[in-house]
Amino acid sequence: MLKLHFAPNSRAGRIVWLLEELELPYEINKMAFHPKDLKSDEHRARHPLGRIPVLEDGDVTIWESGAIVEYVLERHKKGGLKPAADADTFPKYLQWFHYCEGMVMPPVNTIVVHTMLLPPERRDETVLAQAKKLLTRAWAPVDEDLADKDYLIGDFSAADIMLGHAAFMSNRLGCVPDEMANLKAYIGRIEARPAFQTAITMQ
Ligand SMILES: N[C@@H](CCC(=O)N[C@@H](CS)C(=O)NCC(=O)O)C(=O)O
Repeated sequence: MLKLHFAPNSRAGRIVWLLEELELPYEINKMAFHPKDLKSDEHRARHPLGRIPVLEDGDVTIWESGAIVEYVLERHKKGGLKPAADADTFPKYLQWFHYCEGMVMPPVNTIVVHTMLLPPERRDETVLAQAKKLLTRAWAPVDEDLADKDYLIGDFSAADIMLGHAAFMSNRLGCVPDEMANLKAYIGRIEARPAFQTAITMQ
C-alpha cells in the first residue's frame, strides 16, 4: 500500500488531497512539523534534507510533491486529473502545474521563514515585504486566466492540486488581494471540495 510521510500544514497536504480525489487506499506516517521528527536519522534516510512529503510504494521512495503527483497519476491513477499530451489543455496543464513550485512557492517559503521559522530578532521586514509583493504579483496572471473557467484548465486537474493548494496557502498568508476576484472564487471552490477538506484538516 502507498505510504505517505506527512506533517500538518505542509505540502504533504497536496498528496493526501490527490489520494483522496483518486480514492486510492493509503497509510500515513504522521510526524510533527518539527526538527525532532523531520531531521531525525529515520526521516533523513527517506529524504536527505529531512523534508516532506515523501511517498513510499513498495520498493520505491520518492520525494518532491510535483514528482509524487506525477508518479501517482502514472502508476496508480483511476482515471483523469491529467489531460492527454495531444489535448488542447495539455500545455496549460503543464504550465500551471510547474508554476507552483517554480514561481509561487519561493516567495511563500521566504514569507514563512521571516514570519514563523526564524527567531524574531533574525526576521527581516524588507525581505518579507519584497517576498509578499512578489507573491501577490505572481498570482495576477492566474487570476486573469481564471476569468472564464472554474479550474485552471476548465475541468479539475492535478494542476489544481499543486497550484490550488499554493493559492489556499497564499490566501492564508494574506497575499491574495480582494481585487483578484477570480482567484478568490477559485480558492472558495477548492475549499469546498471534500477531498481538500480531508487533506487540510488532517493533523
Ligand atoms: N519542493 C519540495 C519542497 C519540500 C519542502 O520544503 N517541504 C517543507 C514542508 S511544506 C518541509 O519539509 N520543511 C521542513 C524544513 O524545511 O525543515 C516539494 O514540493 O516537495
